[in-house]
Amino acid sequence: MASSRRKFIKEATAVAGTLGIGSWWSKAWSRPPVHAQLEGSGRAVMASTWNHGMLANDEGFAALEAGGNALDMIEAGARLVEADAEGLSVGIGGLPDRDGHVTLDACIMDHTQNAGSVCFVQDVAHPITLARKVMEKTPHVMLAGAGAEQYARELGMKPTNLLTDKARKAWEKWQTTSNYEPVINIENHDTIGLLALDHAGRLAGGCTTSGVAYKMHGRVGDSPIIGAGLYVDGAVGGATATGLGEAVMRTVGSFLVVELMRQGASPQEACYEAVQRIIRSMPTDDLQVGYLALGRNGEVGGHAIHGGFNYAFHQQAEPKGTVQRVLIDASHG
Ligand code: SD4
Repeated sequence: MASSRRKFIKEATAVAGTLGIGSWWSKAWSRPPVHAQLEGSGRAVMASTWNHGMLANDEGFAALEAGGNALDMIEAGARLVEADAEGLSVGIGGLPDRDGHVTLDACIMDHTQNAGSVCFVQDVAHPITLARKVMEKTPHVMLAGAGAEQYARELGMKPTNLLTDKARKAWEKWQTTSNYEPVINIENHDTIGLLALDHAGRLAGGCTTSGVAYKMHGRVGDSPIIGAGLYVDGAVGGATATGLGEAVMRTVGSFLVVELMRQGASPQEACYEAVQRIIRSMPTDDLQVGYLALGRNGEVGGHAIHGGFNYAFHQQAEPKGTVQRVLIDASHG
């Protein structure tokens, strides 16, 4: 089996060479399987979108200190933000859809391309944990709506009212003033996307959101879609998206970022190019999308269509060492 794969790669590389695409092609495709590449880099990194990424990363590193791995860092960081009732775009306190229902989307992925996702879920306090359970305990990748809620109940997750007074009042005000024209920059833009690399070289990512505020009931964005709102390949790196999900889904943004990195782009260059794909294919005056990427060597980058996008970056050179924390302004408006 292995020798026929080697033979295929050798022959195909020769063919690619005659077509003039040899170097990037062989670099991109003849990598050893990810399990064979895992090695302790000695460095742990976490990068998460927006200001709340700072606290999420702190929580992620606390999980690492407690003996967790990259996936635990992601889940811990995401749960912290989901539990913040003041935040209007993730978990409890998220702004509702136009009918007044808070519906949540989340996904999680690890370095071996295991993935779990839930979308259009109501009354579930921690969709990131539910997504992880889908990944680890079921044969599926994605559960939606009532089925995902049923699974949450089977796992013992108690139904939680996610609509806070603050979010309900904002929705009531919106009803009196809006013609249902949500503008992502103004109405809701703080989805959290998280990427982590642990000291053993394991990568993971997650994304969790209440989606675009005042969306149509039933609308699902990019955040729970593997390849759109999040993608991780342990051999290359990970990427996540924030902003108007429709634009991210149409360009399969996070997958694109990772594939560009596979071909040699830095995380920054890959995010820049994925943003250009959107700019080249649709009017962007009224929409914002930002990408965040983390290479398997710990390098990060981010880019957005408009100014105002930032992300938190934490790193620790060695286990138990000092965690450096910085908020990076990725505005390129
Ligand atoms: C969505 N991408 O549902 C999400 C919204 C978002 O920052 O990212 N806001 O389209």
